[in-house]
Amino acid sequence: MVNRVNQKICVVGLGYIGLPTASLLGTKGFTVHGVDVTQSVVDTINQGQIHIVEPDLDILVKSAVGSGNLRAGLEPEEADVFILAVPTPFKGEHQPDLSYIEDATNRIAPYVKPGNLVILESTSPVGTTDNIVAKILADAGHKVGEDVFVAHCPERVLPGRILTELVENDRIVGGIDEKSTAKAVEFYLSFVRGEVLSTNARTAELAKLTENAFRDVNIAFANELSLICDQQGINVWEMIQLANRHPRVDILQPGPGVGGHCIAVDPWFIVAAAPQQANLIRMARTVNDNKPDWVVEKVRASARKFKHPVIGCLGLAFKADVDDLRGSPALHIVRQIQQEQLGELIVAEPNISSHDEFELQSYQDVINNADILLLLVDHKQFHGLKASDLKEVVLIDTRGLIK
Ligand code: SAJ
Repeated sequence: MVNRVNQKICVVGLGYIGLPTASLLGTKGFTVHGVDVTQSVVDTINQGQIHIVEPDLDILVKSAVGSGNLRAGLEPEEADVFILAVPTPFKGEHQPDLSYIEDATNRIAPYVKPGNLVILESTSPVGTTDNIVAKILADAGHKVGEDVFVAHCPERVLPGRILTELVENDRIVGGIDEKSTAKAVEFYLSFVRGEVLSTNARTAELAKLTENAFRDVNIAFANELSLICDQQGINVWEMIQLANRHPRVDILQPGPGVGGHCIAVDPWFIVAAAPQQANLIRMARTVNDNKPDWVVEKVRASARKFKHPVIGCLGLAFKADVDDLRGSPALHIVRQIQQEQLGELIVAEPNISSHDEFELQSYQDVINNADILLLLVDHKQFHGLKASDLKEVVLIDTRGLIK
């Protein structure tokens, strides 16, 4: 069994995955050294504070730092287990950008010692664990597979539920060889309550990409239905609710598009690797990527009915109850409205205090002053809105929230 008290963990990348993981491990008795390239992130964490919004993360970080079990720094340190939790965006024509993984591996290489386990948690194209992480470590002189162990264990936590899902979710662990798999399984069993399932690195990599592609394809189906229903004059949300009463039908919700740094990105890694085969997956990406422009067209059509419309936008985040604007369709839509000068723009985003491009107002002010009210994110603050109270405005509800 892993003895937490004597184990030191070095977590590279203190973002939405790395910081919750590092602080969770810190409160479970491990000694954790967190690494980030941004000085302000390191300073914030060392003060026991957080730089991202995630329920209860503030309490966990405060407790882990307060107990002395979590410290952050700019440089890695020697440890028993290294966890890489850095971004894997795409570049150019939807090609995976693995530079963060390469950089993180190069940075830990001088600190890795015989007996260490290196885990890649970043969502990665098939082959990354073997051909990038294990290879860089081997090239640095480590006896990978002999006394340095390497595995992929993709993160699968849902922003907004990260702390619960870190512990409760089943985990997939795929090592570059059986010894690596076994070492990584033992490590996750020491703090995960879900099942820890073992496989090889390549299968683990594709399983993670598949999870997000599954969701993307299913959201694309819902988004396509929203276009069909609009053309047919049918309420898509009511129709889906009814169809979902079939015991084997479970359609997801249409929205303004798919955002974030996972579902809108990861399916491209499958397309990039298997362009001939991945047709449905590519098409789903296209359907979801086109949805924001369809919403903008709705706003254009409504704006034409006014001389100088005030367009009120509710929400900028990529989904409900987070502060994360990365890849947000809501942000894309609001920017487009501004660029085309479709009207006077007023914006509310209750999860952030300020924004570089838009002066934020309270959502009550936005609702009270808008001619056209565009609901983009189903934040909890907007749940009480009723159509009967919004009779004076033209309502464009991209989430089907307002009844
Ligand atoms: N969305 C819809 N309709 C829906 C569900 C979601 O339009 O019915 C939109 C959301 O508004 C958002 C986007 O899709 O813009 C993605 O949101 P999400 O809540 O489905 O997922 P993420 O990106 O926050 O997290 C996903 C999760 N993956 C799966 O559920 C398969 C999470 O478990 C992963 O850990 C995460 O990606 C990741 O890091 O890969």
